[in-house]
This record gives sequence, structure tokens and C-alpha cells, in this order.
Amino acid sequence: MAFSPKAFHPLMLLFALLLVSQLSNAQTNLPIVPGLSWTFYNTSCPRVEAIIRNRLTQIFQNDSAQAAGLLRLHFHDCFVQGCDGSVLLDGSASGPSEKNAPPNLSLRAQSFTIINELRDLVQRNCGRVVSCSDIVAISARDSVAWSGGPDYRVPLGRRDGLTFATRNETIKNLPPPTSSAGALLAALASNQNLSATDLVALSGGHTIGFSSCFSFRNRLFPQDFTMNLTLAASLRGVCPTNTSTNFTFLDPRTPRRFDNQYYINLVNREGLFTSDQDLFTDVRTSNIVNGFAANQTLFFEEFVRSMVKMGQLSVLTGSQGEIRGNCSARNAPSAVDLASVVREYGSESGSGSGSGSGSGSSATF
Ligand SMILES: *[C@@H]1O[C@H](CO)[C@@H](O)[C@H](O)[C@H]1NC(C)=O
Ligand SMILES: *[C@@H]1O[C@H](CO)[C@@H](O)[C@H](O)[C@H]1NC(C)=O
Ligand SMILES: *[C@@H]1O[C@H](CO)[C@@H](O)[C@H](O)[C@H]1NC(C)=O
Ligand SMILES: *[C@@H]1O[C@H](CO)[C@@H](O)[C@H](O)[C@H]1NC(C)=O
Ligand SMILES: *[C@@H]1O[C@H](CO)[C@@H](O)[C@H](O)[C@H]1NC(C)=O
Ligand SMILES: *[C@@H]1O[C@H](CO)[C@@H](O)[C@H](O)[C@H]1NC(C)=O
Ligand SMILES: *[C@@H]1O[C@H](CO)[C@@H](O)[C@H](O)[C@H]1NC(C)=O
Ligand SMILES: *[C@@H]1O[C@H](CO)[C@@H](O)[C@H](O)[C@H]1NC(C)=O
Ligand SMILES: *[C@@H]1O[C@H](CO)[C@@H](O)[C@H](O)[C@H]1NC(C)=O
Ligand SMILES: CC(=O)N[C@H]1CO[C@H](CO)[C@@H](O)[C@@H]1O
Repeated sequence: MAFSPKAFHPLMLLFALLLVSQLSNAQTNLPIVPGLSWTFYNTSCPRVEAIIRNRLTQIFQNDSAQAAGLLRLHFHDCFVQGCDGSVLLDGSASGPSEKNAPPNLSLRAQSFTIINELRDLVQRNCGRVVSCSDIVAISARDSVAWSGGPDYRVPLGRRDGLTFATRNETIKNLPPPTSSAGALLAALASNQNLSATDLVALSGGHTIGFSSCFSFRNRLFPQDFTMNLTLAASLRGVCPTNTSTNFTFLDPRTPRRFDNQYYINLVNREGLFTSDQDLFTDVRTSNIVNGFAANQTLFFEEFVRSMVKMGQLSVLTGSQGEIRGNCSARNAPSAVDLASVVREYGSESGSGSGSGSGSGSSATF
């Protein structure tokens, strides 16, 4: 039922459309928050999803690694201050400022460029009506579908935020990959109201993408014996010392394919991060891991449910926020709200934000 990585050539498109409509029926029972809608742009920008998918297909065919980057961008956007596109703003702590500097690599520089390019294509077709946060949500869905995962409808109508989170707020909401399952469960429950099933399903995003040694060196130096020793030996080849900055795939068995292999790896003690492997150790999550390892259809269903839920965290709707003309910067202030802008800029300079000082610490999601 999954797409092959070449799924978007013309013959497959019909199949893709059929699959979307099937899934969208199964999705109609998913709750959506007031202000969002399954058909939000049907009149104002009916081709928005086709424009984005066509361009992303070209981008992924050239470089499939961009898919994992765009999926992570949506996670980072939603976990910090809600899905409001704040991660895209220049100066955001998990945003572009230190985006490509190992060992703190968190998000890919190109992800931000791609979102701005998509925004430009969409605006040329429809004017400034589609938010950057919706473009991020659609791009994450297309990344999953293109990699062979489930295709699904995304509720739309998010508005872009006017401010980004403080550095501390960002760090608090993006638990590091060294976190235990217990710490993740507590953080997601209290900060995002997400359940154990959501945690395990969303962690399945680690079926694609790669990571710096920095994010799992705690399992090699010293050796973590919950890791299969054959895998440990191979990882020591990639990361020979505690300060190595090489990269490796999160799911070494099917690194570019969105499937349930991630969970099979956990059952086989081949998870990469502490925050991955501990999902199989902790009794509150181990049965969920077992279920997804045994049944990919079940994983896909839960993943879609959790993505749709996460994708609506603290969204701005209606007349809140704005539709940015440039995803990296808030719109130039109109005379009316100049006073509040001055206040914000004043407090920002006090907290020492600005390009170059953002954190970019690595995160589980
Ligand atoms: C809205 O647009 C979507 C995507 O193009 C389409 O699947 C859906 O049928 C449309 N819905 C309505 C009510 O027009
Ligand atoms: C293809 O991907 C490579 C590697 O990311 C990049 O350097 C190059 O600019 C891309 N080419 C096009 C046409 O997008
Ligand atoms: C951010 O967190 C650090 C460490 O917990 C703390 O020392 C600092 O005061 C916090 N900064 C702000 C602005 O809250
Ligand atoms: C948290 O999630 C539960 C179950 O999904 C829901 O009933 C509840 O209203 C949510 N609480 C908040 C504060 O969003
Ligand atoms: C590796 O580096 C981490 C972080 O600096 C440190 O906590 C750990 O003790 C180091 N391990 C060894 C064996 O040097
Ligand atoms: C570790 O993985 C290797 C290779 O997949 C396998 O042959 C071996 O049996 C595993 N070891 C344990 C203790 O499960
Ligand atoms: C990077 O990995 C290669 C093997 O894949 C290894 O030979 C090299 O020493 C590593 N480099 C660093 C800086 O750890
Ligand atoms: C796998 O999960 C799906 C979706 O919940 C379910 O319909 C199906 O019966 C399950 N398959 C098996 C073999 O348990
Ligand atoms: C978008 O905003 C960023 C940050 O202010 C700026 O560097 C960039 O030049 C802007 N892009 C365009 C096309 O105006
Ligand atoms: C914000 C953050 O996590 N910075 C870290 C980047 O990496 C260096 C070197 O490992 C650490 O010292 C910083 O704390």
C-alpha cells in the first residue's frame, strides 16, 4: 500500500489520488480545532497542495535526504510555541542561525531555503494567502508520503506567529536524544498534552534521516549494553572517539524508506538514541513498540492520527498572527501595531537573541 520512492511519476499519480481519498474518509473522524479546516484553501488557493507536491517531488528526486529534514522542521515548529512557523524566523533558537554547525546540528539549512522557495511559488499563484506554517505541515506530509509512508490530509488554516520562543523555552520543549522514555513521556504530557502512543508513533519519524555522533556518543562512551554489540562495533567505526562529528543513518536497515523497521530495530536492540531504545525498555511504551514492529498498518494509522494531532498544537487561526510574505521574517509593521512591535524588539535585545547566538542543540524530534 505504500508508495515506492519513485511514486510521483505520472502513472502513479492517479493511484496516489485514489489513496488520498480513501485515507481521507478514514480521517474524517479525527478531531480538528476550531478555525482549521480540511478545505481551507479550496477557494483562495485550490492548487496549493499540487504546487508544493510537484516541486518537492523534483527536490526529493535530486536529494532524498531533504525529506527527513522537512519532517523534522514540522516537529520543531509544533513542539515549541505551537505550529506557528516561528521556527522559520531568523533568530529563532532552533531556527536558521546555527542550523548546520555540527556537533549541534539540529535542522538542515536547506529546509529553510526550500520552505521559502515553496512560499514564493504559492504566492505567485495565489497571492499572500497561504501561511508558512501550513506550507511546513504540507511539506512534512509530502516527505512522509514520498518516502513510502502514509499519505494523509492535513487540516489547514494555520496563521504565522509574530514572535519566536526564547532560547530556554525552545530547549525545554525539545528534549535531547539522551532523554529516557520517562522524561519524554512527562515532557510531552505536560507541555503538549501528547500520550504514550503519540510519543511512540511520532518517534517513528526516525525511520528516515540521519544523525551526528554527538547525539548518541553517550551510548558508546561508555558502552551502553542495551545496544546490540554488532551495531555498537559498527558505530564505533563511524564515531571512533567521543568527539567524532561524523553522521550515520537513524535506521541503518532501510534508511530512506518510511516503514516500521525503526520499531523492529528497537525490538532487536538496534535503536540509535537513548530516547529511541528506551521506548522498548520502559514498560509504559514497550507494548506499543511491539505492536508497531508487528504491524506496519497499525503504525501508519497511529502515525497519521498523532501527526494530525501534533499539527494542531497551539495553532493561531482567524485574525490571529499573520500570513508572512517572507517565511524568515515577520511582515513589516503597519502603523497600527507599531507600538507593540517596538515593545517586542525592546525585550528581544534584552534576552540576547539574534543570529549567531541561537542554540541549535540536537533534539529527539
Ligand atoms: C478541496 O480540495 C481538496 C484538495 O484539492 C479536494 O480533495 C476536496 O475534494 C475539495 N473539497 C471541496 C469541498 O471542494
Ligand atoms: C541537488 O542536490 C544537491 C545536494 O543537496 C544540491 O547541491 C543541488 O543544488 C541540487 N540540485 C538541484 C537542481 O536542486
Ligand atoms: C535560562 O535557563 C538557564 C538555565 O536553566 C537559567 O540560568 C537562565 O536564567 C534562564 N534564562 C532566562 C532568560 O530565563
Ligand atoms: C488533552 O488531551 C485529552 C485527550 O486527547 C483531551 O480530552 C483534553 O481536552 C486535552 N487537554 C488539553 C488542555 O488540551
Ligand atoms: C564523552 O563526552 C561526554 C560529554 O562531554 C561525557 O559526559 C563523557 O564522560 C565522555 N566519555 C568519555 C569516555 O570520555
Ligand atoms: C546483534 O546483531 C547481529 C547482527 O544483526 C546478530 O547476528 C546478533 O545475533 C545480535 N546479537 C544479539 C545478542 O541479539
Ligand atoms: C568518520 O568515519 C570514518 C569511517 O566511516 C572514520 O574513518 C573517520 O575516522 C571518522 N572521522 C572522525 C572525525 O571521527
Ligand atoms: C494490523 O493493524 C490493522 C489496523 O489497526 C488491523 O486492521 C489489522 O487487523 C492488523 N493486522 C494484524 C495481522 O493484526
Ligand atoms: C527574508 O527575510 C530574511 C530575514 O530578514 C532576509 O535575510 C531575506 O533577504 C528576506 N528574503 C527576501 C526574498 O526578501
Ligand atoms: C546549545 C548547545 O547544545 N551547544 C553545544 C554545542 O556543542 C558544544 C560542543 O560539544 C557544546 O559544548 C555546546 O554546549
